[in-house]
Amino acid sequence: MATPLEQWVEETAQHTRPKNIHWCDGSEAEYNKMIADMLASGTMLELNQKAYPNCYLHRSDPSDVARTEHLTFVCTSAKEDAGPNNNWMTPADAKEKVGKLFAGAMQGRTMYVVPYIMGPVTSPFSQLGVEITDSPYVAASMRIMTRMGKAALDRLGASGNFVKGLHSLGDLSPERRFIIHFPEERLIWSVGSGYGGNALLGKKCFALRLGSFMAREEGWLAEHCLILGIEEPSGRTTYIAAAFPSACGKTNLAMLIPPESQKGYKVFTVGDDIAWMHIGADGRLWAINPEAGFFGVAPGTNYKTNPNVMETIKRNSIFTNVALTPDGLPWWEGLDGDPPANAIDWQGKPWTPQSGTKGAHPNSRFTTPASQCPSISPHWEDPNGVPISAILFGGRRAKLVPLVYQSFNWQHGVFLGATMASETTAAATSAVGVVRRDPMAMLPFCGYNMGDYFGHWLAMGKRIKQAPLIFRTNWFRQSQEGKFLWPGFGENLRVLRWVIGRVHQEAGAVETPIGYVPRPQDIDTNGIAVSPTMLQELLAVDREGWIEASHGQREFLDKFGDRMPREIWQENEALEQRLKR
Ligand code: SAT
Ligand code: MN
Repeated sequence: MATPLEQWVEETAQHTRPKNIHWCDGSEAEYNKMIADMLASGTMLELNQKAYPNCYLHRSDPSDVARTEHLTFVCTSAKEDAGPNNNWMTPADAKEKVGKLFAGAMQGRTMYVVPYIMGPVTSPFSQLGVEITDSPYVAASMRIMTRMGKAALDRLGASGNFVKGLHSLGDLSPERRFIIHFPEERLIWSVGSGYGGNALLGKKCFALRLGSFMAREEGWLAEHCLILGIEEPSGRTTYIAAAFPSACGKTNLAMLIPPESQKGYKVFTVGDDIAWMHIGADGRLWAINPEAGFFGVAPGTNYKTNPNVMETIKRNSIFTNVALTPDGLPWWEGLDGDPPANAIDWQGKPWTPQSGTKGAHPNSRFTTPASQCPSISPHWEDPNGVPISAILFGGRRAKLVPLVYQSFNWQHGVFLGATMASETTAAATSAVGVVRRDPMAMLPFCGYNMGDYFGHWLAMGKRIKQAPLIFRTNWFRQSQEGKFLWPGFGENLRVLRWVIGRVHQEAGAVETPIGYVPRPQDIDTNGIAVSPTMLQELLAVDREGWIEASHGQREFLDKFGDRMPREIWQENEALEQRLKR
């Protein structure tokens, strides 16, 4: 008798007609063979093997360099269940429309069957997935980003309990590109794109969109959060989960190195993008990182902004859409040192600093094993995860939002997450730098109606004993003159120290209409160029601006009609009252 997996592979092969089928075992030999094949076909280029052993460069189609949110759908039976935050078709329409695109799509190509585990191999919170793909780049990347191959097949056995993901490059035309989720069937279909978030189906499609849907049914949380631990000089370690939109510095924060002035502190990385959080036996909230690698933004990454990741990506890594120097080194804007006098740009064209174009695509990425990260936490593969004491919601906001503030309680914290907004980045194909609402940094990733999602957060809060404290952060506030007020990067530890102080009831704050804001003396600015006036600006609560914001928030909440929990409306009203007082 064929297992459910074997049956599905067979059906899929009938429909997509691959030249041959390869079942991935996850071995090094298999990886090396895939790389060799891609080098031979030109899908991968070898980087300088002395400086970057086992590292390769991949160039994606120039029309296929970021997530395409307008082509991403959540196909629940009822439209309201997908909510205004998702594009929607009926599952039947989607199958009809997109099914056609898969017909014969793998002709002449190898079909890779990629079994994988999201989460540590033995964790009770981990989940199984299988991705069928005709892209060797995807199969190889999945080996870095997940626990892929034999371990997954062993855990799966003959069970049908896995998320199915079908992926084909198709013809890479944006006209025939769709990223479709069928949460009720635990099924993902992706065609026409080879880009990370669209094609590595374990990541955003499974771990967040389907994950959030499953989490609501099963009573846990799947969030767009990094996870880090901070060890203080006393030896006490506190774990924090932090949600920021794509390309807002999650990877850098997760790997923060305490600056000279913050001696005795240590930061441990558990994850840089996604957190699955369950209520543990002790009633606290415990988080695992479902991923095994980092898919980080290259531009701006250097030994100043993120030394740990610079060390991580030196071997066994795949670079996508970065520039290539004559010495075979990867290069991107913002890398240490001077730009190379000449290079090959991300599209494979000759480039010089005078070209007037970017050498690397602004959303160029590295795919690299988490285990290589110097700051990786000794608990990063702990089956139970790590206990979370604080949750941060952060955005990129030039104005209005203070450097950091704390919610009054869980419900108010959910409201702070729900009303978060951020300036857009190059991680999605749309205008960059526009302020858009991005609740909990989950707008592109919530696999169901966000009104219900906030309701789920509220319900979770009632079940967690010792709920994490919730904060908003904003490293990006600017002065009237348009200058960043806060140095960011390693110095963000000073803000995290206040957060930890609040967790352990050791740090002070002042109660304001928007929440508890640190007093100037509560943030250590010793040794950084943040003057008292700048700190004041960073922590200022602009009543007029917030009154305006609360009106904008009303408009946003209204979009969700009666799916928006009453409590969130009440919080907005309470905020307006406090501001007018
Ligand atoms: O969506 S990706 O996983 O490609 C990266 C991101 O936008 O967070
Ligand atoms: Mn992300």
